[in-house]
Amino acid sequence: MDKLIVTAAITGGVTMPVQSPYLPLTPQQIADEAVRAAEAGAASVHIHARNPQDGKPTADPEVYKQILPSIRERCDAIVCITTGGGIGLSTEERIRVVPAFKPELATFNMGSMNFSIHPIGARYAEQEYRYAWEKGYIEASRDAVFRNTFADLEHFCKTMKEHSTKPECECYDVGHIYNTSFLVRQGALDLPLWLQFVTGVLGGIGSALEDIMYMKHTADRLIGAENYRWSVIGAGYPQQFQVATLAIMMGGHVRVGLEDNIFVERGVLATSNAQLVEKAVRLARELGREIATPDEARQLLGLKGMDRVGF
Ligand code: KMH
Ligand code: ZN
Repeated sequence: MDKLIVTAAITGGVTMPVQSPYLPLTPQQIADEAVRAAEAGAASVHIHARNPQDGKPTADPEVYKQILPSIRERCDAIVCITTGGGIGLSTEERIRVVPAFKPELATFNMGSMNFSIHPIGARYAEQEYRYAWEKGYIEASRDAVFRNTFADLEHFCKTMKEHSTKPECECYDVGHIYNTSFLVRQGALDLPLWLQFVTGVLGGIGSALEDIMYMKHTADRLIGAENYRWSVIGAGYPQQFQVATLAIMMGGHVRVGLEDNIFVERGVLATSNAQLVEKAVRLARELGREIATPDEARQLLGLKGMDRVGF
């Protein structure tokens, strides 16, 4: 098996400040958390930006400029920038990071879907929210469509190709693997692929063993096992570590981090992304899987290298 690529998803666009005081919000906090996660064993750090004043997800390149160089100066982790962004951002706003920063890796969301976090709203009383935008943002997701039409997909992968940014194909359900294989057949996506099976999002597939096996079998059938590497996300606790364990055993790779899960043990908030990475590394070592360094991960994924990014 390959050495294990651990991705740390540092802050995301759907974890809310009300959920955890440990969620990094400012550019400094996001960069510091990414560096610490890399030190703990993450070969790749997945980055979203948030408004420095109130932590609301933003696609503003000026905010990314305060985050990305600060990570690059302090560690050699692969920086994977989101093109999913946050609820309510337009596709044009979301893709802007690619020409602006030419990252080695960027997320590429493989289809339109409902992507809702509205059940979170029922867990908190009005006075618990830290910022005025949080409650409305959570509620807006109930009626939001995460837009990734075929025209969008073509535009996103063309833009990534122009800047030699490798797409990390986020597949939230089996149909997204069909969309991925369609784009391969159209010549829009180049092999080998880097697939991220995203499980446990409300609107997508679940995180059961059968769900992971079905995603993997479908990818093998449509794309060919020799033509892709895969990683898995299990949203929530304990799914984050359950699906990580499956991927460790099956030869896949794993993503952990506060974007997808805020707990390190049942009912115990993770105090950092590094703590979640440490747990994934511990699981891998217990199961006899070695951890990839950033350069080993670059090799496995065929990335262009840190010397060719635009930040
Ligand atoms: N928020 C995750 C469930 C992206 O940033 O483009 C999926 C994600 C997608 O990370
Ligand atoms: Zn993300």
